[in-house]
Amino acid sequence: MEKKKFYITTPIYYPSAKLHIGHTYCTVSADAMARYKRLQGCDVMFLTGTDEHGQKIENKAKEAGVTPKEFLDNIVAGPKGVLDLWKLMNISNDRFIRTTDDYHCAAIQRIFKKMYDKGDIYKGSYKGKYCTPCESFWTESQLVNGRCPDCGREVHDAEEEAYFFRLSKYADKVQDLLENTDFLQPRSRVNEMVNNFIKPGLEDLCVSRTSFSWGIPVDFDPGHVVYVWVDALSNYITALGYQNDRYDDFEKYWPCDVHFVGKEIVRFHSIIWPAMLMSLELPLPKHVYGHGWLVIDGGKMSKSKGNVVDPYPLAEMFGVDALRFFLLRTFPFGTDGNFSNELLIKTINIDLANDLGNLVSRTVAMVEKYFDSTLPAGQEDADADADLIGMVSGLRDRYEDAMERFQFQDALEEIFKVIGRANKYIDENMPWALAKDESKKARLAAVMYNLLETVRVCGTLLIPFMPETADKIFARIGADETCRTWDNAAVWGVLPKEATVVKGDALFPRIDEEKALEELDALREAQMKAALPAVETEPLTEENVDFDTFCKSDLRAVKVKACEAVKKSDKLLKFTLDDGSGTDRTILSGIHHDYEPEDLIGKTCVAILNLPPRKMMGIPSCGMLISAVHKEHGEEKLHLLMVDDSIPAGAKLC
Ligand code: ME8
Repeated sequence: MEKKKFYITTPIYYPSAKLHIGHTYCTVSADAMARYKRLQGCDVMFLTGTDEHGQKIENKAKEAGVTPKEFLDNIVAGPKGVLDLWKLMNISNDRFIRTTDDYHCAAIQRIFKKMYDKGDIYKGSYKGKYCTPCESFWTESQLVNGRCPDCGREVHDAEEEAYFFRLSKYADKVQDLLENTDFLQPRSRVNEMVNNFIKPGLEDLCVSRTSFSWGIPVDFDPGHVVYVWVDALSNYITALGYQNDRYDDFEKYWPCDVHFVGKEIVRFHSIIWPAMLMSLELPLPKHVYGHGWLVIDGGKMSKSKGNVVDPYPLAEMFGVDALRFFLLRTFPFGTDGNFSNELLIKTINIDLANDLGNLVSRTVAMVEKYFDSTLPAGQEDADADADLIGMVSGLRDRYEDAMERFQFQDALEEIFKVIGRANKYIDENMPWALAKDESKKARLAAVMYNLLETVRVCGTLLIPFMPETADKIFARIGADETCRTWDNAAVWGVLPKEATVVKGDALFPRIDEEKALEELDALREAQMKAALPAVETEPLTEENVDFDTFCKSDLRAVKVKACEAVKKSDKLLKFTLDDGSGTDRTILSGIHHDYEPEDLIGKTCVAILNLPPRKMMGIPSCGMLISAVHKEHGEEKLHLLMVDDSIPAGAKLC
């Protein structure tokens, strides 16, 4: 019989932010799903990769002083890069796509042309708010306080020639797809998409850029590059060979069974992607699942907060399987989850060391001790065994029900209920007491057999989550390949009655929470220090100034009324200040390298006012604005001292 096909994808990682535990969560969940489907006997295609175009990458490479391709090659294939992390995390992807791969780029040009020829892509002009230093267009709603959301600078109206995709044409069809099918999951995401994006009116989407060059060129109109999301979303079909001959399994695997995506990119996958596929006249994916985020103290992980969680030390300290397990056991897949090291350690100690680890080690140790490792025939006791056997026999179906809904936490909960029941079964049947009575040896053998069978079934269903641990478990209980199949996970009594066990080390040694937390804190501090730029400050002055002399300095809060660059000077800014006296004061300050004049208007600063006036570039400067100064990588940086705006102009500082 032909195997059932299953095609699953992760979002392709955009290498402008450091790869962290959130990305790991997303990829591990898709891996668990792929392994589950393989366990069921499906022919699985599991795709992941990297999304490598766009202005941010171009800028990052420039900052690093390398070409974009060099920058990307290091992140993807360099030490502790994307490929290394997925290998470490035991990710079983069948294919890995980089959107800079030649076959993908050529396919994107054909896809773009196909939609253009159909009339779904047309040339127009893009109007928006433009930030010159960032070379980025923004819409009114993306601005933060009317300024560029990336750098905080002023933006201005601008217009450029661009191609547009007729997203509006597909609005009704997409709305119908979202509202009347189970395409988008969890269901709670449907309302958000329909109410926030479709109902207010879907505008056509700008799908080309001319302001930067790191993208796939529109081959019939040089100067334009394809919008990064059109390029990125299409990876799901180009990686199967759509519009290219590098691969030839598009017919076999498309449509996709499920795209796993983070909640912030659900919009691209549930509105733009189906509309693109409709335009290309291709079948639609069966499901898009929008999972939640891992957050820290309720907030997003961010470099500036210094709370980005690196998966490497966690995997090294606690083991890859423990980390994989924690991610899927602890958080419901559809909602946000609060990550903490404490929770990670507690989960490992309770579920893995205590419940699962103890069940396996006690059972194996007792079979070894009481039967010299090989069980004799046992004597069943229907009353005492029915509950455990019943629970284990129905486990696979309950697990399957949860897995089909992508509810990993529920699937694991079912397994751990059975593990808990088995530990209780040990206490109820007290093997140590049975062992003391020679006439009860056959009963003891049956109790042990029931425990080994329970471990076998749980081990089989844990394969998708902890593949290495499952192998270890099978080795301990003497389960060969035939005992670990999906079919046999629903059958009781598969292990040979004369099973032979092999003792080994604890599967999950108990973690000393306090010590582990200290180590993780120390590591985080070291990482943060290493990430800081090399900063130098001036040595402290040895010479004292007498108090009375110091008190003569008239330090005041001043408000910036106007500020402009001084002509022919690349450093000087001319400030018009309110110093509380009622007369404007002019001060010149050499801080133009660090500040744009328009950013300083309205700020409250600190100035020393009773210095003799000094002419600079022919303009008298009456006082001095106070700045803090340090060197970064040998370059001087100035920080204009600003104080609370509620402090009135002219307030004396003492
Ligand atoms: O979005 N918790 O790439 P990306 C959970 N290139 N998931 C998180 C997370 C967190 N804290 N932070 C990020 C992109 N993710 C695009 C995808 S697909 C055609 C293009 C998830 O590197 C995020 O939600 O910014 C997304 O699903 C994935 O990591 C990659 O994010």
